[in-house]
Amino acid sequence: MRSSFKMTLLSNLHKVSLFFGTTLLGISSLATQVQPSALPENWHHGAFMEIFVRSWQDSNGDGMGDLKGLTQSLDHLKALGIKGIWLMPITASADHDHGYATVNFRDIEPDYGTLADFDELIQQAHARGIGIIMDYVLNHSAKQHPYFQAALQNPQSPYRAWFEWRQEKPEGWDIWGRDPWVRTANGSYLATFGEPMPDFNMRNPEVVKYHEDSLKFWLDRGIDGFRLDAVPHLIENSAKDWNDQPESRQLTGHFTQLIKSYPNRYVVCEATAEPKVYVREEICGGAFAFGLENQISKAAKADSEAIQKVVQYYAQAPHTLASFASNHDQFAGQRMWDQVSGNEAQYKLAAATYLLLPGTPFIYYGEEIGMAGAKGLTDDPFIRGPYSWQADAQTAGFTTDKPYRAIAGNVGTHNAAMQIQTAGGIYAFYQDMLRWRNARPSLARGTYEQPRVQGLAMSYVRTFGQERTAVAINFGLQAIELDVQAWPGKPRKLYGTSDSVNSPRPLIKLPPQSVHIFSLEP
Ligand SMILES: [Ca+2]
Ligand SMILES: [Ca+2]
Repeated sequence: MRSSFKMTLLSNLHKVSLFFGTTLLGISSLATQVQPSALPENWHHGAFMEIFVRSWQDSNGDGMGDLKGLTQSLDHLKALGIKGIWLMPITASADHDHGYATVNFRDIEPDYGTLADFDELIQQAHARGIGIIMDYVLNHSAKQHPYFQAALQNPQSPYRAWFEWRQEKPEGWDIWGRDPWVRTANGSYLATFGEPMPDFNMRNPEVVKYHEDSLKFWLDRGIDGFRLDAVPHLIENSAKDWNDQPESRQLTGHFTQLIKSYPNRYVVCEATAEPKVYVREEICGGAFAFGLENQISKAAKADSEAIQKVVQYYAQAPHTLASFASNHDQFAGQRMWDQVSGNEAQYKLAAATYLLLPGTPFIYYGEEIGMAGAKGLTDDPFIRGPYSWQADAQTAGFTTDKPYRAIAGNVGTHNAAMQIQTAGGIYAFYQDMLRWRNARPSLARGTYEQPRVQGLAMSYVRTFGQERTAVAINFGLQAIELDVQAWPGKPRKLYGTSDSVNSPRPLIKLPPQSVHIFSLEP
């Protein structure tokens, strides 16, 4: 648990000075550089939205989303109840799409705007009580990065040691069915995520220092934290030992410590295979709950095994994990709309399932309006389409001209303008769930007690201080009389359409496919 703001800062500074005491990193002047946080201490327990800037809102008519467009839409996010934004990479990149092939770690992608636009975004978000974290890619750069180009063209370049070069191409490697070594006229380099993205040599202290300085560059500008990409891949030891090596965990912890030497900052890691390890305070402090996401829509479709897995998940997992129903990567699933084939009742059950559980929820942009995949596309582009602001079949209200990518197939019915006006719609449901999460600390960061399944309904109790909240979700098509005898208090309904029956014993009637929140009172 965090102590007071000031104590946290002091103890982190202490740890940092101990940690770096014998290195050349020279951040002893940190105390004078540290920017205070503009946000309340527990801001990162609120819901985040993951935003792909290229697909969010275009402000200048070039058909691509940008930072100014995002800044102009902050009131939309605030009205929904969002407390944090995860920006997919906004640093200058070579791929002109997702942004994970970085060419400049300390500048904004030109398609997205300028550093001045970034500063304005941070200021405007903070003015609305919203924190901003950004993707940071430690493991690799783009092939077009000037340091890699120097190393590629001249084996004598000092930057040769910044990447993983071998004169003789290593043999016998297989990463996800592919040989990660790329042969060139001047030797071979390692590229875990494909030929366009060469791995850095993360054993080189100069590379570590370079990333530290880049992270500090953004922290000094007021960023509230980072989503650290692909951290189990920082260091490879051999053809056999390339995934999640002890050195990668240690190095990730090193960067987390630097980030958290700034007050009230948040780190969430992408570690698909071992989230419960990477979530540890000494590694990341936050990590995406991979393994939960693929059970959420199954539970919503009343799969009893999935309901059991969902209700038990946080009984055995740290509450600092970050839950989500889908994200920008196809391997984590389709957009929720496509997962439930447009069934709005199931859609809402899926949303409630992860928005009321412990963990920090991350809503994928468009999920809150029921946005479908991009019409006619496949693979990752299908789930990364322009946001549906309005019913306009050409522009989706995303741009004044032609969107850079196909818009959602259901723009005519599920767009922000119409959803906001629709009583009982998906947007209103997300807004309700976040309203309760924001109003009740027990839902945002309380304990997790009495996880239970009765038929196709799940229920649990969450406590924070004197406040107790019970949640009951009936996924089934039949009403259920939920036995609530063991609940520690008398249920008072906050949300839902249940009926209480008190004889012969306390029961709550849950209609089919329904979500309920109760205050438990003495
Ligand atoms: Ca633009
Ligand atoms: Ca690596």
